[in-house]
Amino acid sequence: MPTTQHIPVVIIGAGPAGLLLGQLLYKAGIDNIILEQRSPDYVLSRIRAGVLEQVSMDLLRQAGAAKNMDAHGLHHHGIELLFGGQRHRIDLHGLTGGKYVMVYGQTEVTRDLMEVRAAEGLTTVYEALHVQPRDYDSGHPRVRYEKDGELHEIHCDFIAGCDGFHGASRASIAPERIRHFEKVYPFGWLGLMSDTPPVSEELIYANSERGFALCSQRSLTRSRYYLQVPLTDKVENWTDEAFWDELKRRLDPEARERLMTGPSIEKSIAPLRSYVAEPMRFGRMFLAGDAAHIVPPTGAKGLNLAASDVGYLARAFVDYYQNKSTHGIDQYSEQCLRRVWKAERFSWWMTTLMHSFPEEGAFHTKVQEAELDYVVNSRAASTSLAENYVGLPMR
Ligand code: RFL
Ligand code: PHB
Repeated sequence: MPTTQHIPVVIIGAGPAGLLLGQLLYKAGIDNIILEQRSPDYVLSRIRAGVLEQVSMDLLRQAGAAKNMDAHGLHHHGIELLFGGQRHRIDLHGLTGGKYVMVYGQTEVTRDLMEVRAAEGLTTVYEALHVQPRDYDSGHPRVRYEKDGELHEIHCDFIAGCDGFHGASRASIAPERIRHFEKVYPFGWLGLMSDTPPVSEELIYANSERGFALCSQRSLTRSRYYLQVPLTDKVENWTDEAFWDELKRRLDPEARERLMTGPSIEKSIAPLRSYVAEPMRFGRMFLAGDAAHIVPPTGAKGLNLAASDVGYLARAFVDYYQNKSTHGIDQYSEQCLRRVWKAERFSWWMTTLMHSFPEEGAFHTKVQEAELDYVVNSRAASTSLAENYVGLPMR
């Protein structure tokens, strides 16, 4: 027989979505537990996002987890688009009435959230195996899991599925109740992290004849670079030297000259995908973050969408417990999906604009050149890019 207990909200997954939700609920006096299949070190070893929108910064502050972000995050007021061998600045700040983005790594966000959770004495069960959400269509949902060979069961009011694209929450839903919308791109991103100063103050998104490249950063002494690579490439076959050589070929002469190279501290290949699951609510279970949708990283939207989903979800639970209203939970899926699809559109558009698609032929390339020229020379087009890049407001 499993051990049992009752906790109002069970959160599956201790990525940024699950940890942020846990903290927002705690601040509102709603008890919760997080079940995570990996170890804390494993969770922290995943190098992912680097750019936070205003909405994400605000939610981290509301969660009481923004001290390090506010001390060490870098305010970025613009980005550069490189094409035809020349860089063009998009003035995010000027075009959006003073908005900006924060360069602060997902690893750091996750660590900050873990630390405040631990300091408050809240429970996260790491290495929880075979997590199974059950009976979420009834008024009495349960979640089962195994830890150290023992079976446990938690009875709850709500389940939050924050367990990423390969998690157990979405997988538990009967196929006829869920619709999937998906687009897979014919390339991946090879990422490299190094303790070298960034090549430029602002991020450079490069469209070159040899494929896309991105020059990003984590701090004034740590850089993050990406290259568009074929899906068939293996990370073991990319030496650091080959990476730096290829990156240089995709940059403009000034950046090539300034680029400081050094040994990689991480290198990995990620495939690019657009994906949405509809709806995002199944009775008393709610999907949030990558469990419900994936965007290609070109628009820097994935982590930010995860944050806004849990922002809506926390608000809905607060409404339920404090005001006895189900309005928020009834609106959750529709409200999230409106925002999700706008980020899906933007991420797909940025990906299409900046990458090489040789299989699409010369007409596609010419239209892409025209669009790049339009984006940087039309105030309306630059404003549209800037407005989406800094993030649409949460209604
Ligand atoms: P996560 O981070 O995948 O966390 C899910 C957690 O759930 C756990 N889990 C389970 N736990 C219990 N039982 C199970 N059965 C479980 N199955 C899984 C996992 O171990 C994990 O700890 O999802 P979450 O929290 O929704 O967060 C989403 C973000 O991680 C993701 O959207 C971003 O990283 C995407 N992304 C970017 N987003 C941005 O906003 N800005 C960026 O600049 C940006 N750059 C990127 C990115 C993603 C990238 N990759 C590798 C895909 C750059 C890259 C290269
Ligand atoms: C990153 O720093 O990892 C990063 C930044 C911007 C993106 C994607 C990834 O669009």
